[in-house]
Amino acid sequence: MDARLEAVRDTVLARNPGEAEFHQAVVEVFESLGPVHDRHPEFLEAAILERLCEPERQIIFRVPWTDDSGRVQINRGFRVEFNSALGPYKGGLRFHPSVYLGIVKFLGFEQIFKNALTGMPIGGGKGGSDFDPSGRSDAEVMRFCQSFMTELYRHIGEYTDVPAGDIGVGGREIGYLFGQYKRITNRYESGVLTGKGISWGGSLVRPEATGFGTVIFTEEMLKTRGSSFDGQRVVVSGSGNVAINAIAKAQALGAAVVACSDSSGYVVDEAGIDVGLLRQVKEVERGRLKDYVLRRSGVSYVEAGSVWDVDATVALPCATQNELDGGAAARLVRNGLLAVGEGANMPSTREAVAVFQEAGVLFGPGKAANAGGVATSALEMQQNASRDSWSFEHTEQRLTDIMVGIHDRCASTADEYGEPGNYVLGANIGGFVKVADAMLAQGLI
Ligand code: NDP
Ligand code: 2IT
Repeated sequence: MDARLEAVRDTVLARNPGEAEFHQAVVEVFESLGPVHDRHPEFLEAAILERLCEPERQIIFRVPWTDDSGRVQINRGFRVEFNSALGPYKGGLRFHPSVYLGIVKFLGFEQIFKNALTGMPIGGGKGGSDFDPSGRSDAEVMRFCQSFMTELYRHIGEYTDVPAGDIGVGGREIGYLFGQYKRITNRYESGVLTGKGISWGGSLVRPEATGFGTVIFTEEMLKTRGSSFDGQRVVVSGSGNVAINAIAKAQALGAAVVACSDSSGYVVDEAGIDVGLLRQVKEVERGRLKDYVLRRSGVSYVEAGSVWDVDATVALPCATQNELDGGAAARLVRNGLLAVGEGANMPSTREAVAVFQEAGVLFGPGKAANAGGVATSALEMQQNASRDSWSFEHTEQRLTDIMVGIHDRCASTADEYGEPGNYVLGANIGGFVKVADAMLAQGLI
């Protein structure tokens, strides 16, 4: 890493002890930014990097609620409002027992660059809670969401901060959160949250957008090698919102998706995952992947194993951070991997990314490849602001144009900085320069 940036990195790491995921995200970005600072010494002089790594505001709050047996439960809520140079803070809420400040900050930090790459007027933020929704009734989830919003409402707003979903937060949770916001504020402020239901201010394509966008981005990478999804053997990790829609889109483009997973194990379905059945099990019944196997023949289930043991020509990690390590990457490469598109945020460890890049595998980092979700959230905000609703076809075309645009911006930035095909470099520099320019123009913020 560039020596000038090393000093800044060391300060940032020391200022934020015990936040391993945040450190990882910061170091990965810093490793790309040396050449930018050669061209733009004004960024160093104005301490843009130091400012970027310090969130504008961090909110941590108590979330008390009662479970179905009447017992009081306490969780911790977070919202990190990281950077508003390009627009209101924008980013999802994650409900998962692993959530702590270091996870929220890594996600918020990534979101700054991702949102800049979309070309939409959105800043970066992220939030969530260590609440575990698994096994909880709808009534418990509702009471939790109402309590969470009872604090969060004072910090958000359509021009301030616009949360959405992430792990453990989907249409059901956004509904409960929106209802409580409306009740407290007495405002039908549609643009305060995205991922809403279609009859109350949501956008068509938002549920599909992250998974679809990841596949569209990966298709663009494949095209640079004269290839496409058609005929590829694809493995997807996860079986939630992003994974299911990535599977659907990859298969629509002619690929066979032969495996997917949840945190308990993975399924191998050589005939290609039946997306209709998967949606029924996961989205309608809120069941486990194991239930998919019980209803389909010729399918195997591996308890507790790694889905990355299954050979693939295209890998789409769509579950969680650091789920694909260097050993898994090396095995995939040995067995003929061509491309990786990250649907999740930071699913590949730094070792895994190095293995992919050294082997010449096309590698689309999450902040570029999964930006379709937040981009379509920005389209939802646009529809809310104009009190309009667009057709599926129109919205999907906008998403496609945005993803192709992000791909091309990453590729041309990598070319410009002398590293053709390095999408990590392209995404980091492309996102950074946009935010840095805006911060410089806005004075000492
Ligand atoms: P969901 O909650 O819908 O699904 C998450 C999936 O990942 C589930 O299959 C879950 O399995 C699995 N998973 C979660 N945590 C772990 C873990 N620690 N170990 C193994 N598997 C795990 O979330 P999404 O699909 O929305 O999010 C998936 C990823 O995509 C996340 O990284 C998220 O940040 C990212 N993302 C999401 C966007 C969105 O619009 N929703 C936008 C951009 C990125 P189980 O059910 O067993 O926990
Ligand atoms: O990681 C992400 O980009 C998201 N979870 C989506 C954020 C959003 O505001 O739609």
